[in-house]
Amino acid sequence: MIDKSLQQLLRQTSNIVALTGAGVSAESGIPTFRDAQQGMWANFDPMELATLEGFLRQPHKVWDWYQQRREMAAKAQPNAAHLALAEWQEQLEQCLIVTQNVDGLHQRAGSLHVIELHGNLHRDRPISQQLPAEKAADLPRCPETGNVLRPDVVWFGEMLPEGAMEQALSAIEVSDLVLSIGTSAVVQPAASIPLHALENGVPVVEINPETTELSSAADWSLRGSAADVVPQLVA
Ligand code: BJW
Repeated sequence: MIDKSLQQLLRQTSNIVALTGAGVSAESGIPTFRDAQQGMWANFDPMELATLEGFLRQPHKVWDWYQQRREMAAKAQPNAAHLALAEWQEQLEQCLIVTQNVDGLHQRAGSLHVIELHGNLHRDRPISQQLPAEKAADLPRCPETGNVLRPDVVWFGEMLPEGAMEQALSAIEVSDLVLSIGTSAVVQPAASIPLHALENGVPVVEINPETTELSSAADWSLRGSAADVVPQLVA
């Protein structure tokens, strides 16, 4: 699966950026979003659960869903892919993980350099809008301002955390190799990260059991699961 030219490149590489998506946590038991049967968007409506408008309409429903996901993520364990990436951070001069995942599993695997493009499921932040009293009843509130809290994740139509994309793109420009692991590469602006690498002459390796929007452009497409393939790259 790992051909001679990729093996040679890996030996010479000291600066890597790894973009990760839901597929990296699939083998930790956390469902992806777009799997046709098991994916979260096959069973839940993203416009209801992953937009600010949906939250303002049905805050209890959204909170219930995030509470269940928090519990699932807290019980999940980092898998061989998370662990291998953490090991790479120790071995290489530079190895930045840019994740779309909100589950915190990269950090629990020991990775120190992680940019969370879509926030973190385990944190809250206050909303600036006022909710009518009947809608706001029993919702968690900010102890300082009294405002209703929401999960600190990035919903559709929202901006990413300040500086996150800029940091990721700058790191790409000085990297030797970019990995795109376990992402369908359809959600912007994250999906533009490997394309930025290609535009800057940085080779891109995709790791995914399925073909994605990125596959035809990537220099290598390794068809397999993250927990199987990523440790082979690090070895
Ligand atoms: C395995 C595996 C194994 C399985 N091993 N692999 C039209 C064109 C372009 C852009 C837009 C557009 N219309 C709207 C937009 C913007 C929108 C967007 O991109 N929409 C697209 C869907 C079209 N983007 C946004 O709104 C973003 N903000 C933004 O653009 O701000 C600027 C702006 C503001 C206002 C107006 C206009 C512009 C924000 C995006 C936020 C995404 N949020 C979510 C939810 C986060 C919170 C939460 O988790 O609850 O983020 S949605 C969801 O998708 C989640 C993920 O991080 C994200 C990406 O998904 P990912 O990780 O790729 O998962 P999947 O399921 O798609 O793929 C899994 C892959 O794993 C598959 O390929 C499998 O094969 C593979 N796999 N097992 C390895 N074992």
